[in-house]
Amino acid sequence: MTVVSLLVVGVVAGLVAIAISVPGRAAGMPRARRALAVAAVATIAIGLSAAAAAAAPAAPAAPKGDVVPQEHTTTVRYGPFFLPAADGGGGHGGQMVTYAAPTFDMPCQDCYITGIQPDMVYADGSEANYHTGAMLHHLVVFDPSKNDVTCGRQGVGLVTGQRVFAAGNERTGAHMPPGYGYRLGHMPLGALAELMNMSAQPQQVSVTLQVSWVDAADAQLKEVTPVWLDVDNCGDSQYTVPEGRSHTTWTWESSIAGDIVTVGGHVHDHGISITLSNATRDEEICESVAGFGTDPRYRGHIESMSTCAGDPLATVAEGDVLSIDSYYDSPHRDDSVMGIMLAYIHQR
Ligand SMILES: [Cu+2]
Repeated sequence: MTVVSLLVVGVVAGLVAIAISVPGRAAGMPRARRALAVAAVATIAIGLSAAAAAAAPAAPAAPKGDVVPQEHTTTVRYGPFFLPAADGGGGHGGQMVTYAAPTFDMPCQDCYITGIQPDMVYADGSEANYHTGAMLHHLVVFDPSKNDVTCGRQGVGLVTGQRVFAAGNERTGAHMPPGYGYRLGHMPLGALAELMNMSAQPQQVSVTLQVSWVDAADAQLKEVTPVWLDVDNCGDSQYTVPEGRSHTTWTWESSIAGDIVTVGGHVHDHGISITLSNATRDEEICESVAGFGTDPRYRGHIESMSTCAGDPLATVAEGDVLSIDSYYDSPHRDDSVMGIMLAYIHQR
């Protein structure tokens, strides 16, 4: 299974759908099929019924300054998505399904996103996870109206534009320190989800994003730019680790300067950790550590990645070399692991 093929299929459907879509509404899109590397067949979702839940007021956010902007929480629900019964041919013995939502109901418009928490649930709101034979393999949220910082419009950047947020089954959220937010205007975001059914029964699940946000009319927050750092950047994000302990480094010469405020990582099963450093300054910025074995819903698979936040965590200058170091200890060679860190940087 490759994310790039997922993205390529997604953009084809997405461009068509965007062309015919009404802003703010899920659009119908053509059906397409493709062979997956894992020998499953992916079906692009048609007519996503992305129904956003109503905004609910939450606790105030910013402790800085005199004005405390009100923070709202909106849960955006993508789906429901139909997952065909597992045929045993896919990875994890499951059936992978890829859904593209080129436009979906926005959590807010003309606002700042201050936090995102992903999940996957059934119609009754209960969690869909390994314990129910379902896996949120990947979710990528992107803003096609902006250029990706590390890929521009190359590779996956051609498809996605700016990669804003991503999650694996471990469902790690992104949360900005008080006073910072990702600026959303009126342009729709896109999303791609790879979902897997390991059950012999078909299932229906929805992906949810619990989004906290501040209205731009209420406050001006410090804007963050998502910076995607990836061992296989601009590709399909997959690389190979050998059997046993391994360490893979990837570097990027920063094209921007500013304050790094939030960082999180993504690795797969048998991943140990992934670390962001400023190699130019020989400074470690964030170690994101994989968690296993405490939550029975995950059945021993990766269940968390630690994250880092600070005001700021670190600063970066243009031309500094940022480095990510991905550590695995795999019982076998694995051709489809990932090592990704997403850093949110307030540019200046
Ligand atoms: Cu992954």
